[in-house]
Amino acid sequence: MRVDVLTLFPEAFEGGPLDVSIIKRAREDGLLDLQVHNIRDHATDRHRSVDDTPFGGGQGMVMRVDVLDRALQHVQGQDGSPGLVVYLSPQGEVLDDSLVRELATNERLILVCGRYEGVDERFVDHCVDREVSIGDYIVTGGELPAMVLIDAVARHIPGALGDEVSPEEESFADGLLEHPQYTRPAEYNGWAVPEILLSGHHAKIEKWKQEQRLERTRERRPDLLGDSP
Ligand code: 9WO
Repeated sequence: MRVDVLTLFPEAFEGGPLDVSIIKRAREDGLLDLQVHNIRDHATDRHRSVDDTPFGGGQGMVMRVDVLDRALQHVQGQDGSPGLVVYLSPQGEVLDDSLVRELATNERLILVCGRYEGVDERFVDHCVDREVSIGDYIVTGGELPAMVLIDAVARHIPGALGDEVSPEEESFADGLLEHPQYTRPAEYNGWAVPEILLSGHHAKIEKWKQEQRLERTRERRPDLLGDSP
């Protein structure tokens, strides 16, 4: 899978969470080809400006549609596939496990990271396929949300998790939270591990885990069960 990122801060993607562990290995193994591009390289004026004041007034600056479109066209021209264009914004549909899996079916994604007060809406209307939010809060720009999306999607590339693990067996694969986990020592500071896990009764343990998952989901995330909170 190829992922292109359009950003004013390409350095934000260097030596960060995409350069360690599972995602680092996926990139080394050629499963994930991440290409980061500086939007400012496509500014045309003497000052290389990428933003301007909003029509109708209001605070701050808006990213220019002409610069964004030029940057996008340049990157889309680099590969056979135009890719699915995703703009990360709090106005988008909220990312969940099913959207992650859907995005992961694309051979190419192009992620656009906004800054300032956002991008000219004509860019969204004419150039963006999906506007995606990673949750109901504002951050300083789309870069961190893009990294979250890339990490979540890359885990679904066949082979990215290695041979032993499958994302089908993870929490959320069946819409439930995970059961609690424990490891040695069996007792620490008088804090005991649930007896059942030490019993060796495989069937009973599996039943307990499933009960824990249901109970925790009902308690913490009833929305996942379709119940009201
Ligand atoms: C900044 C701002 C400042 C003063 C008044 C209004 C304002 N709105 C914004 C704003 O929304 N800035 C965004 C920064 C513009 C798009 C890129 N930025 C962004 C993306 N912040 N948060 C996200 C984001 C993306 C995906 N999921 C969650 C948050």
